Amino acid sequence: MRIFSGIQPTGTKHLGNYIGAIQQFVTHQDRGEALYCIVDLHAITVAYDPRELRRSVYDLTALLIAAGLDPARCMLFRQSGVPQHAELCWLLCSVTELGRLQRMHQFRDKSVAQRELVSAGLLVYPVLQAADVLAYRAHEVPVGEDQREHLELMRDVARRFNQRFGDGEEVLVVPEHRIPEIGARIMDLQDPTRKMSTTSSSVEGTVYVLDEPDAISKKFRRAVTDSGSEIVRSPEKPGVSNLIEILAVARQVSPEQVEADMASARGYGDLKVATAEAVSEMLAPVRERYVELRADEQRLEAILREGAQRAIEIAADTLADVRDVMGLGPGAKRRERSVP
Ligand code: AQP
Repeated sequence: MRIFSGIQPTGTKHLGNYIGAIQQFVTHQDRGEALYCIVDLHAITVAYDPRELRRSVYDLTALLIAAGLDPARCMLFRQSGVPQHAELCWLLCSVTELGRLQRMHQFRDKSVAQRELVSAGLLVYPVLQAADVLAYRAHEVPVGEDQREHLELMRDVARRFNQRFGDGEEVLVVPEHRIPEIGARIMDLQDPTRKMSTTSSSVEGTVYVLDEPDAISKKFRRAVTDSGSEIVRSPEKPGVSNLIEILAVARQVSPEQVEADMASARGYGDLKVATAEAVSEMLAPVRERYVELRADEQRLEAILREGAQRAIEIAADTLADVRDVMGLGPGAKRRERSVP
């Protein structure tokens, strides 16, 4: 079993990233061969500062290790450190439908938000994402709910590639997504009808993994809740439902258990206080370890480099097969195979 996921080095990671993705990365590193990639090539599809990007890669590397990723038990690397991602992206463009890319929600939302330039990279982003996963013939991809559409495209690209070039063989593995049952879509505390997001949420509505307990407490205290006073999940209560899910994850219990525990609460205020305390407790050790890890950039670089070297070995093998079946290069691998 091979597991792959990518995460962007943009901004400071928030509670949605932590619960929807990072916690799953940590759990899955012992379920198989796990590869986690800091996707700096994705980050350049919108306006960015090159110096800031380099720093953000180290910030995120330290954060992921602080959260529990162990470079001895997984491969942690920079996307731009493995040239096969960009090469496979180009090759997969030949089996990707343009209209589908233009209809992707993320492209539509993000292209509207760009002030200066809507780059072609933003349109091709999901193909690069497909290449990230397919280069390793990964079986599973742990992600949050917002990535469902991209995962579907990736699966279709793999299928179409196999049909077009596979000659009956599964050259590329069609991966499955792994979306957590609870916390797959953490909502903005100020507008619980929208997901907590790096680019479109307000600071007040977003809890950052590195927030101090005081800031966490303030943000939950001011969280927008709903009419009524009953602490139960329901579509009419997006704010309360969000807090229940967050508290369930932070306490490592079910949402039903949280509802039962909160049955005698005096109101939403108690739920907010309990959630803030549990989240602070969950994030405090990550914040402490982060400070220590972030100070040693050389060690972080060595971890990323070693991860990339190991990743290249796997990706190079896939690319050799892909080039071969696509008729690119002298076709050495195929000749080897056909020799009796
Ligand atoms: N609100 C969320 N709830 C649960 N999971 C979430 N993810 C993102 N938001 C939520 C998951 O986090 C992983 C990393 O996403 P990314 O690499 O796209 O990082 P990001 O750009 O920082 O994430 P955002 O906040 O999703 O950014 P924008 O503002 O660009 O939309 C993914 O697995 C994602 O599902």
